[in-house]
Amino acid sequence: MAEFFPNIPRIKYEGPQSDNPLAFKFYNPEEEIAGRKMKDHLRFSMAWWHTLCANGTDMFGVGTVDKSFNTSDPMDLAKAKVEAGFEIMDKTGIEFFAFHDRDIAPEGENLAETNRNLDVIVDLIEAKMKETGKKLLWDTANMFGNPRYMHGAGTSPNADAFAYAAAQAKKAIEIGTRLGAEGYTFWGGREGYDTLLNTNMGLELDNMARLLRMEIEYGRSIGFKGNFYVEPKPKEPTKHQYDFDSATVIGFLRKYGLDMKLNIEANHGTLAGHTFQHELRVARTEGYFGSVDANIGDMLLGWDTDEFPYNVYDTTLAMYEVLKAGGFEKGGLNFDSKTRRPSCGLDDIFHAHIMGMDSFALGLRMADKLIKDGRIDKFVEERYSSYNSGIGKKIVDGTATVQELEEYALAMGDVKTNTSGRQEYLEAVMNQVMFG
Ligand code: XUL
Ligand code: CO
Repeated sequence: MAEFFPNIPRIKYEGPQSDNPLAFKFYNPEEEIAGRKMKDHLRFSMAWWHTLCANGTDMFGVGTVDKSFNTSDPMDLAKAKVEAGFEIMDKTGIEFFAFHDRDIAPEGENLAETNRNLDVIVDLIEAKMKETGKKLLWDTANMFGNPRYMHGAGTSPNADAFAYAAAQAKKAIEIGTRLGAEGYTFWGGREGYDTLLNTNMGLELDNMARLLRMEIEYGRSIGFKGNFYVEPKPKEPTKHQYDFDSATVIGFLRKYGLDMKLNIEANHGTLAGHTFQHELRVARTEGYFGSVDANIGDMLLGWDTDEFPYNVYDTTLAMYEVLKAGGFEKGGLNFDSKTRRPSCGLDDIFHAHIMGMDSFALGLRMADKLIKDGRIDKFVEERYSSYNSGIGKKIVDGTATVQELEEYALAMGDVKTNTSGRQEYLEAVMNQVMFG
């Protein structure tokens, strides 16, 4: 069996003082934090598409990294990627992976041939999973790349495209079922519009829900045990995606009664004008927290740059939400992240994952410290303490009426009890906990 990265050893934890670039400084997989091993808190996943497929091609230029893995035949390349992918997971200690159907096998002349190509590669992946114990965090169908989906998939005005998408997702769910996937993700790549002048929004939304319902029912009927996720994103490639952000998707899932959770991507949150933490907070508050696509955008660029996460404030606040949600069950941290175009070495794949894993390990350590420190949680609790007794308790118990509140307000004169929100103090606490 070919080794594709002979210069890369198994990456080990060496601690914050290490100057070995191929070692973890903060991610110590077996170390217990908040009652769980770090690796079980973080459940890192390798994204097949960025790690094994993306070669640096952008709108202005061709690829900069050679990911041909010594072959030009499309099926041989697909097989080589299985070997390379499992080598990367083995060397980094990443225990999960995620893929689109089209990442793992090329399309054939027709759907039947495409599905046969998939079966050949899924056989290989299944054998590798048995041999190594690596697990599928989720799979998905790429229903946005091929021109047949130029108007959308579930939201296409063309029923033939809807039917093709349904068949494609069916096959991807069968693959997920066979591989024991912990999840299946729907990211609506072109489920949106570029102009309302040609769009029947009501029918498109109904149809999107119809597709999701059919696929979920089918998945459950064949024994799929994982979570079904929607991954919100506000735009790109379409001007407007229906799955705009967590709040919009939750409203949609409730309207149509769909039993799904969210797969929240950091960069999609910031594209929607929110913080990563906000998106997670909405999901956990509403009971839809599921999984995470870990990455970061660029403050100065208005698109989905999918950078490996380096910002420890972000990862800390994200892991704070994850811990408060009770941790991942079937979800995890999937690196939907890619190296920058000039990071043109294959070894950069490892530097990128080491950095991303260390950033989230730091986030976990810091979030645990923030919770143990307790000052922030205590402050929030006290801030709302007026609801624990008196008129506040009546409001939350649902026994107060507007007449009673009017009487209360008249007697009170004015609100004299407001206290400081202390944002700057709380930010100082966070800095002290992180760096003190
Ligand atoms: C695109 C994106 C996708 C989904 C899976 O922005 O995030 O790769 O994660 O389709
Ligand atoms: Co994503």
